[in-house]
Amino acid sequence: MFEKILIANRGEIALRIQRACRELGIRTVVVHSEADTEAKYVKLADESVCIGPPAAQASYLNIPAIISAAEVTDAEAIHPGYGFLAENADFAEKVEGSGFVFIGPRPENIRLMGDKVSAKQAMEKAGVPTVLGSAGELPADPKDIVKIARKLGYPVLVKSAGGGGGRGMRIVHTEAALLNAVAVTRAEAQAAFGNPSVYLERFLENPRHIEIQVLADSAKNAVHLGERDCSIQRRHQKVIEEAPAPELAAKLRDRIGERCVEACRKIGYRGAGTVEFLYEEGEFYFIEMNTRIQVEHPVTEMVTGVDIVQEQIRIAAGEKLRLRQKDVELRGHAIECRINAEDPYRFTPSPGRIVSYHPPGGPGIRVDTHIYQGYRVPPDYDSLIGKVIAYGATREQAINRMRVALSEMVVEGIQTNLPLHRELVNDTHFLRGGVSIHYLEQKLAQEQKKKAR
Ligand code: MV4
Repeated sequence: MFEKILIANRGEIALRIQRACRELGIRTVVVHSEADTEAKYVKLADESVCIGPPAAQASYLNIPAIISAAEVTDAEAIHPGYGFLAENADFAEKVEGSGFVFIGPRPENIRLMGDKVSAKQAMEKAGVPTVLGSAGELPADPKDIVKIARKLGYPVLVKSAGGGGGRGMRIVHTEAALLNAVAVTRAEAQAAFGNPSVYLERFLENPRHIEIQVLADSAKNAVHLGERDCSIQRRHQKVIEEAPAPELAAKLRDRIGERCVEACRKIGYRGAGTVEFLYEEGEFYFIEMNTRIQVEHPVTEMVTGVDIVQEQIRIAAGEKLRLRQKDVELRGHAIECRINAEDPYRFTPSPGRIVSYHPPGGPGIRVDTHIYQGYRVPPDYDSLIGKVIAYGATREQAINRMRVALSEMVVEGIQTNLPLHRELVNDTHFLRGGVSIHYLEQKLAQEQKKKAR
């Protein structure tokens, strides 16, 4: 087992990884920019190294600075967290090439899943159901493109191989608009991802977003930890996530989970991973695989009792999975509200000093956050400042606990989206469960219309 791990991230996930390390008796090195010198996880670290100015490009994305920090502190492994370099195969390669263990999948698997066309082809070959679409990237000949779209039927989605998470995607409703949409998406993809490859998919009108958590060790043992429903989102930013997915039949969960596990074995996947699906009328359709720990991992931890970050560390240290699929038991229900430093209805960032802060508590309440009274939320990074997770024996109990927790929580000095969460936990459609990925945006649009009257 490692003696010292460098955490190449910031904010709530840096603190989360630090807690996982310290519980295992592993010392932590934290890298930080000049904007994060006063951060909690920097104070709690055994060693901290300032690696640059606030701008992410010069600090948290600065590969040489991070690797040098590992060298001077004699760290044995690097945990990338999520975002920043977490799914950067070149970074993983450089880490391993410099003699450190990258706590994550092998570079070739990061690359395989980072290209959404090769990811889909690999999962299809491994027996995972995918969205009906072009066999691979679109050919150059316009006549062939038109033929492929005709077979799918409109509307179709043009997606970028180098995209993901909603970037580089365009919906096409008619054949007349197709070729121009493909050309524009290619140009945008080339500019944004340095890769002009695009592919087509039949557009699913009203799906839910359900993702499966998997764990695989270097000896090809793999298990799944059930699913998360992440459909409550706005412009591809998740707002509320929950586990298990409301109304999902156990046999459907077991079947899709087993397919994901089988696929991980076949591709030789290692580490924690999330297989993303669209779910519509009882059918799962693979869209992407994330090769990182995700923001919403706590809801899975609460219903399975598995510490996913510690499993990542054990797997990276070469340990075999102790968990067998038969040991994985889902109990109760967990819901997570992402707390952002932003205007609750305009969603514009609201950095600044937290003048007063009171976290919620009580049975089944977990708060994953690095903020404290007097902490200054920097303007340089994304607005997530923490997550409130509520666990209950039932979904109803989890929601009731979340409602009370949100009513207790105080964050003053900056704006947050707490008001939006307080509204959502009383929303009839949310309470019923199983809303589609469009629900929140439709709700917000209706509220805007009412205000405009
Ligand atoms: C889709 C889709 C409908 N049909 N693919 C958005 C980001 C990336 N995960 C893939 N996404 C979608 N792919 C087909 N064939 C709708 C979305 C989508 C979406 C997916 C999951 C969660 C939120 C979303 C918001 C808008 C669109």
